[in-house]
Amino acid sequence: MLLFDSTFNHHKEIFNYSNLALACLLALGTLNITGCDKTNTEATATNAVEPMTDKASSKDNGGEGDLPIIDAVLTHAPNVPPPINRDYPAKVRVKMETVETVMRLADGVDYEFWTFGGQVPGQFVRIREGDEVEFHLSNHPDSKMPHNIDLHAVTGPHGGASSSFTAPGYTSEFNFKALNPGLYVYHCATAPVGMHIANGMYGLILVEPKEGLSKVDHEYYVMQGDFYTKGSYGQQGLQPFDMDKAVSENPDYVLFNGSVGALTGDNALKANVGETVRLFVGNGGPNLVSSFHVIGEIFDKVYVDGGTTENHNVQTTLIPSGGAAITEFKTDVPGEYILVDHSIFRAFNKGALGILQVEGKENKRIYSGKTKYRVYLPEGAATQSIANSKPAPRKVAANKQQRIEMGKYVYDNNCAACHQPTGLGIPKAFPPLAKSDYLLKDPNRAINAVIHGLNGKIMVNGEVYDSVMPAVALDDERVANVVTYILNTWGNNGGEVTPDQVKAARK
Ligand code: HEC
Ligand SMILES: [Cu+2]
Repeated sequence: MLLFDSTFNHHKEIFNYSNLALACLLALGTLNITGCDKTNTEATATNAVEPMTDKASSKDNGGEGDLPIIDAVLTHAPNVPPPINRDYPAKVRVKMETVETVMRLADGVDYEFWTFGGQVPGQFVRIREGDEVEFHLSNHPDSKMPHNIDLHAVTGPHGGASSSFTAPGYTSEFNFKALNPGLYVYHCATAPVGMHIANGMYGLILVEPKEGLSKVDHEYYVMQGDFYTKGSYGQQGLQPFDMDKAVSENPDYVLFNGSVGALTGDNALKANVGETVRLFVGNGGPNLVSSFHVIGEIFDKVYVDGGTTENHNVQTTLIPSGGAAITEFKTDVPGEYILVDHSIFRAFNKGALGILQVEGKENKRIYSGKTKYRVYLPEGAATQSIANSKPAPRKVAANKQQRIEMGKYVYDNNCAACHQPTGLGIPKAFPPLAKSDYLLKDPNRAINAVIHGLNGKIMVNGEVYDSVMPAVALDDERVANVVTYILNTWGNNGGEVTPDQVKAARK
């Protein structure tokens, strides 16, 4: 075949240009992509493309040459560029680079991401309604694929995709005027389009309305995407893209900001009680629609679909693939607020989970925490006979054996739903307590998990868990009992924990 002709003496070029030609062939069926017409493909194949000079720019393109020129500040998620303080339009120069790079998808799992700016999602762009954007798209010379960019903020054919089609080692420039305010997705639209998006090629561009947005204390950038790997969720090693799973829309990972844990542990979003938070939330897809929800918060305001319509007092907002929403709320009480896709298996089994950590003073009238906890035995209930056949739970254990018995009661009612009555947990979701090396190494870990909750990465019997266990509201006696119970059950090592130990651990 001509493309693999011996005129090439450089292997990488063969790889690049044959991929370019392939992408062009695939793209030609649907889009008339510049750089993919017959002449250009041939020119590329014979390696005769003129390198673009830096001044091949936008001087003579419409006569409005007197706008001040500003270089856009681009940020990586979860950061957002500062608000725009201008009250006049500008010519904003945006320089973005496409980079193909292997990065962490989950602990022990790597993936070859294709990115705008080296991370997933791509860099956040912030401009003002009426601005004229001079967009520079450079494709890193080490890339194997050509890339382009379709910005949903563009009015014009293909949203810029055809004008920005760029082979490895080239830069394209094009201009557009931001006619409509809103929060818009951008993405690569090079064939096979779904594969470029599935590999992470998407981000957000905010076109601030002329009058600006209201002032808030924190702005964050969160973007969901679905990922398709040959191995199932958590399978270790470098995982290749799985086209069949992508076509059947059956992702292994659904993620915020490109990796499991991108918004948990040390990476959690932060705010203080009484502050206002604005989340710019996008969904790159390629396939799934997000039911975006923050557990324990109500969105005071949502700019529906990233547009101008304001909705108020919203629990869950739908974000379509290739869409966005702006959500705003004020924090009232401290704690962990969990960002999820409320298609909830995605959150707890596929990674779509982030945390907003709110610090500050409690307000028990807004939220009390558990105030009472007692046995519920309605007249004639099926459990009554069982309860009656056993001694009623004593208030305080007199010895270790009683502690174990009473601990079982606490366990069945507070822990078994997640860790299972067998103590074996559920693979990849809830770690085992039976013969858990993590727990047996130090029983204080169990005390702390129960009274403070547990999140972030832990290793239990060789398996990594990076999830969230909420604190369980139990008094010292019950915590001592339940921990003693798990230490003495399922073949664990034994031992006893006393209420005094629990009391000490609370401090
Ligand atoms: C809502 C589900 C849930 C409930 C209820 C729950 N846990 Fe957990 N637990 C988890 C998760 C998830 C983890 C792992 C956290 C991580 O990876 O950061 C965990 C971790 C642990 C660990 C450390 C890991 C290990 O296997 O040794 C212990 C010990 C533990 N839980 C004990 C308990 C006890 C005791 C209770 C009841 C008082 C309880 N949990 C209730 C979900 C839960
Ligand atoms: Cu691409």
